[in-house]
Amino acid sequence: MRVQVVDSHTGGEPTRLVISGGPDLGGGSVRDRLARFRQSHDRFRSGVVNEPRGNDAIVGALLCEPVDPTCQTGVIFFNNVGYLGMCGHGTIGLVATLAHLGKIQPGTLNIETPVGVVSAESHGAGFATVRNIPAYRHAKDVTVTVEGHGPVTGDVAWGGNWFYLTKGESPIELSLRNLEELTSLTWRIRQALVRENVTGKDGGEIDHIELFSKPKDSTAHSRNFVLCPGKSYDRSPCGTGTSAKMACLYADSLLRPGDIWRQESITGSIFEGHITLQGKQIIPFVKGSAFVTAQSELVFDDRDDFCWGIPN
Ligand code: PYC
Repeated sequence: MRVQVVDSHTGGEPTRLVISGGPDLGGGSVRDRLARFRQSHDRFRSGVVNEPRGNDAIVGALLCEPVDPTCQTGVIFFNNVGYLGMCGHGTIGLVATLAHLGKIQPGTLNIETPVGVVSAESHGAGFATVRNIPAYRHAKDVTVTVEGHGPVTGDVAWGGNWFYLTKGESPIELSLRNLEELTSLTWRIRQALVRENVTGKDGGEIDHIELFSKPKDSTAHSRNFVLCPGKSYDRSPCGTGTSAKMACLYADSLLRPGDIWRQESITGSIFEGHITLQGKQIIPFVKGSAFVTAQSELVFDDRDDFCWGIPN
């Protein structure tokens, strides 16, 4: 089996877009097709993003035909352990890749995702602004007891995935030399949320944890460390995480519609965000840039014991 992919990175965070050779997921909405992907083709997910072809940081993206008539394409995002509702850095990577392939011109693209329709405005030169699905804060000031650390307080918010956004300054400096400690602390926060039954709406699992500190870049408002579901960290400031952050800031009257929020990542890359209101709904916009890094063909040979990846 041969699968055509284009790799890109958005603020350091990689995306591998499958442009042909993916599984036939049948008809129905992108949400229905995600259910079929998960149920019947999960080994394809693992084979594309896990070692030996990939690594823990890569987010995969499978292009699909949209059913929503307002959309030009559909996409399902996945990672080393499962599937994402939405992915901001991945959407910016998708736009840069489609532009690289000559499939889109600067302008706006509507995209069907499993959690709703998003749009992306391509500005050229790899820059794009994503208009995300509505974000909101689900719970404020939730305190959990973290093993080996003590109490931690944060907000639970939705930005296309579920986030726990810790309050105040990170107890560990947000620096690349502290990755092991940052990963350990955020992983233990995630375990504490599970132990204490803290979830998103309808029991949604909180699988992204954010720590914050003052930024290093004087033009940014905040720096973050984002733990992703499969224990890797987001090299970018995280588009869905920045959406969740802006929803919390708005709820605390710290961000008004139209105000610019510049979120710096642990690697120093920056997303520029703002929100608008649609009735009572908070609509997040996140701008960043992506670069294509490779265009290749993945080969899957069933005789290979590691054909479908080394599972996490
Ligand atoms: O940019 O939304 C994002 C994202 C989610 C997980 C990794 N990146």
